[in-house]
Amino acid sequence: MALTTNKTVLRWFEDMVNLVKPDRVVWIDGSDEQRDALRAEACKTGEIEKLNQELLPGCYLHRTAVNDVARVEHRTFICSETQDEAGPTNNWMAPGEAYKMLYDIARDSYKGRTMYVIPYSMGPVGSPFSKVGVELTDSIYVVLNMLIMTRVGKSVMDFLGDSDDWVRCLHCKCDIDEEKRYICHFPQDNTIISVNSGYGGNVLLGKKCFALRIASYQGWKEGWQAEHMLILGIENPQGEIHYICAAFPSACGKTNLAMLIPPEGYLKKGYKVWCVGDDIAWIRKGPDGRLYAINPENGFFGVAPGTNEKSNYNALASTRKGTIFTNVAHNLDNNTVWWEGLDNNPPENAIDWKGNPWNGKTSSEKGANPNSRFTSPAVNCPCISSEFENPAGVPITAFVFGGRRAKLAPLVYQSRSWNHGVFVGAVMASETTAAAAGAVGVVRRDPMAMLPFCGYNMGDYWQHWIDIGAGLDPAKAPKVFNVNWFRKDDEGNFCWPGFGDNLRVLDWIISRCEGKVDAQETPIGYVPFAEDINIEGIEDKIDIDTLRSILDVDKSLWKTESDGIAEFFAKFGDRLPEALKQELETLKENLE
Ligand code: GTP
Ligand code: SPV
Ligand code: MN
Repeated sequence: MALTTNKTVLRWFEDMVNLVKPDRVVWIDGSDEQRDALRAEACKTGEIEKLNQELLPGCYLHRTAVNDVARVEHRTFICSETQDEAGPTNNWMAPGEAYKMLYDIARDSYKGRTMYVIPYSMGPVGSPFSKVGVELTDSIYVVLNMLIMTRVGKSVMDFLGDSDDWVRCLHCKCDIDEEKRYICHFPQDNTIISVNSGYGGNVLLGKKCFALRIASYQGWKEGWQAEHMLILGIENPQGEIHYICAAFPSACGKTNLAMLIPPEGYLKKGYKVWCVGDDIAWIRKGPDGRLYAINPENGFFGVAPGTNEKSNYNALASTRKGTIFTNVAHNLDNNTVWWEGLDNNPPENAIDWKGNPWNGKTSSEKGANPNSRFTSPAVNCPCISSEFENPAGVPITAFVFGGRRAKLAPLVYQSRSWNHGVFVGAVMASETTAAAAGAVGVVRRDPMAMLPFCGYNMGDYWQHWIDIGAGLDPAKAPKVFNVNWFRKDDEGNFCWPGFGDNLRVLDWIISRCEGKVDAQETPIGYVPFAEDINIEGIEDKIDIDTLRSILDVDKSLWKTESDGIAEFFAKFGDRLPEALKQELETLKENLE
């Protein structure tokens, strides 16, 4: 039964039913009973497998098609009226042409299948930050994931009422044909259509498609921001909590930073870290003039490989119940899961992510796909913030940008001003990862970690950042930093220990925000004095000279970098904000 009387929802729903022609329609109400029935049905068809319920209660395993394991950026489109509105960093298709192509692919594709109608909220239901979406899908896997990642059910439709402010999301698995796979966004119509995929970021349409691509456009029009950022709170021994939002590209450490365990010395002093979000932040100015952030999601869709007891205890703990594992190895001895970097004891009697028999002790193949993932309820996280459900969000002390750069970018530096901070975000670059299909390890520009996620012209997006700053009292505006956990030595080893030890850098960042620590002025901004980064207790992992070396600003490398920035900026023509042009000039002068 339809969960709403909203005419705009019902009209669109009927149009889509007539297009895709399902045998059956099921509205998802968010109840445990319905979820359990869907789990049972998906187990029967083999779409998911029930794992050991004693060790992993409520946990299931799913394998996607081998050609469908990551986001497909080359098949992702922003279908705005004009190409200029999508800008030089997005693929663009004219809306009319895109609708025709997509409807041709989607037509009759639900024949013999069930349509699931998922009314969901991004953000706590009823929060002034929150927005509603309705996803139609022919995949129970998508339904079960959406039940973890978003707030689903009738309360969402009640919150929406008669409003037309909701995002239309159509997902059709079709035949998982790579050649006909398209992820298309129509920002001007609040519409997303995804066909021929079954992989997370391509089909959980509340996540990257809505909460970033469509929402970034909405934020531009409505005066707020949707960012690819984790949100964490750092509680000091006095009980004060500072919230930091950090933007790193896909598979560059957001989930890890968001729920890090403080190093021994910090724990002893009474420091605590609270996770508000691990991937997306929606940001608005609050009544007191500060910026506030909510996490629009309700779960974590985290990278499995590398997650272990030591690297990310809290993420691993989050996966111990109610979790869906995708494309990891299946340990047949005890019906659990395994992935590279979980422990040093790979199972011998297992099935790999492709569905083939696999012996982890002897095989040279990987057991889990490098972009294998877990979908876990946020409430499972041992350090979930008490503010997680706060409809007003949390006040932001600092923005942190960062990426994977083996060379060049220092461990941390601070911008000189808001506009310089926007420049620092705009010129971010990072090595590509397995989160998207294509080559791994290639350095590319990824402004604010939003390259694949900005739903409009990146030049306008930068101007929006500048305008947001202009509307803030500088005393209340978050300070802006850049970090790089991934500097490598000449042998290719990471110089910085990373993970929990990253708190040492966040500690410096907060001290800077409080005006408690000095810094050295360099051509790129303020860099710490090595003595001011606390490396007590990790002298065996990094000495002060190595630390100094990764705080270094190499002028000749930065000159080459500034040429690359100029080349990148040139793509935006007159959409490039004047303020960023000036910042580039300043950088060049500083390097002379
Ligand atoms: P998405 O979910 O794709 O947006 O990724 P993410 O940004 O949340 O990345 P995540 O925290 O899942 O980390 C991705 C990979 O980076 C994992 O293999 C981690 O082990 C590794 N990683 C995370 N933090 C660090 C760090 O501080 N140092 C090093 N060397 N590796 C790290
Ligand atoms: C990312 O790639 O940044 C992710 C995973 O967080 S996905 O949902 O696939 O986009
Ligand atoms: Mn992400």
